[in-house]
Amino acid sequence: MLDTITNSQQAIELEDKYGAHNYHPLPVVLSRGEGVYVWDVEGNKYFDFLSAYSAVNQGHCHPKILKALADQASQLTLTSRAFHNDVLGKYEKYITEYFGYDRVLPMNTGVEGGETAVKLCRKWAYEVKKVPTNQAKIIFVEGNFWGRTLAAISSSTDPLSTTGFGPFMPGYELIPYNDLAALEQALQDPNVAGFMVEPIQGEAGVVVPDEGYLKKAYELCRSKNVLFIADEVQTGLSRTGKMLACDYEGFKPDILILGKALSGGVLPVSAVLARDEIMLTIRPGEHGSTYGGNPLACAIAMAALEVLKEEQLSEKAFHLGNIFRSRMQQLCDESNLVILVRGKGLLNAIVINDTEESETAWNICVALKENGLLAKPTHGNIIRFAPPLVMSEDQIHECSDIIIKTIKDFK
Ligand code: IF1
Repeated sequence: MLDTITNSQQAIELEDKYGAHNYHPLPVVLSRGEGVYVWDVEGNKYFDFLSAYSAVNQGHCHPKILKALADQASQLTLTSRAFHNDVLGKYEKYITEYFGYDRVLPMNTGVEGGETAVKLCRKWAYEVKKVPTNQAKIIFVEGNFWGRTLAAISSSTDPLSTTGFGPFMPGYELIPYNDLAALEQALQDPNVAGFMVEPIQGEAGVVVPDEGYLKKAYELCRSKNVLFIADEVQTGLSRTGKMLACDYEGFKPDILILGKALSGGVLPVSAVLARDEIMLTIRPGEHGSTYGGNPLACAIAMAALEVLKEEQLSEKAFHLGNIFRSRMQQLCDESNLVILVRGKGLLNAIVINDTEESETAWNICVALKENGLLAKPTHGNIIRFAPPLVMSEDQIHECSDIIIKTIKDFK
């Protein structure tokens, strides 16, 4: 057994020496979290403005979710789907009623949710829509991000995700985001089975489409018998100020993908929801996962979903988001370093007045860290701000003060 880590440098060196170099984290080593705060190994306290990419919407180590974890962990954690377990059915009833779908297919990571949605969509295309074998097409938008598997990066337009990993999966078509004419054009092809989209693009830099785009896209899909697949892995579960980002436009996606905050950051738990006509096209043996639907994950997910409603986190995110953006807008007006603020609820970003290749956003994040707030750049010139939703109004003001002071002092 190695000695306990007592300083950041030690931990960073271990990762550097023994880990794959597929990440470049900010130089902070965290060892504890509670609510909106995290602490590093030296005991410094920070506001977490990333929330593990929106997985920790309910706040770090939420007591109710931890209780569900502990209670279930002492009973039964994993059976595989070779046998039934006494939590899965309860969870399936709970989550389908919660979101108003007929059925759920439980998986683990977000990208597996995406893969499952793509497979379901293809199966539906062949069995229900009667697309000729192996001809089904799925439309994606430029700048999309849904994970790191080959199926996911096959739809990517980011060279960082794709270079050196070909060949890629066929059957995809890419169109510009927020472009209804391009969608209408692409939908002319009768072999199109689905349109998969993030309601707000996360990795692309919190890109919010025009009001009405999603609803109109949904209606266009419907008119062509094409499934609208919403990737709400990042935007879902109260993050944007509604339970789902699609709720802003009052429609229900044909296939809904959830992940991240579905466990409140405790375990990888993802889910795909759809109506019978779609979900029942996959039959026993055709898709699955060892851990998907395990009783521990199911118990945690029910608690995590309960917390969203009990603590009115959608309403909170909506309200605090308005305060935060108005504070950032003021910064925008006063500082020539920040040119734009955008987002919904507590999923926001500021755009820095510099090139995509610059290190300005990174350096600002290092300065923010020194001032007690952790955030992460996406691209060289965008900083994403996504705190846990369990903040108070005072705290969001305190955090806005830190960000404004850091950027005004930044050289
Ligand atoms: C990494 C960003 C966020 C996602 C959407 C599916 C997935 C994700 C909309 C897959 C994952 C992550 C993964 C993380 C970085 C990250 C990210 F920086 F790339 F842009 F969140 F904003 N759909 N997003 O955003 O979920 O399989 O990872 O559970 O390090 O790759 P996963």
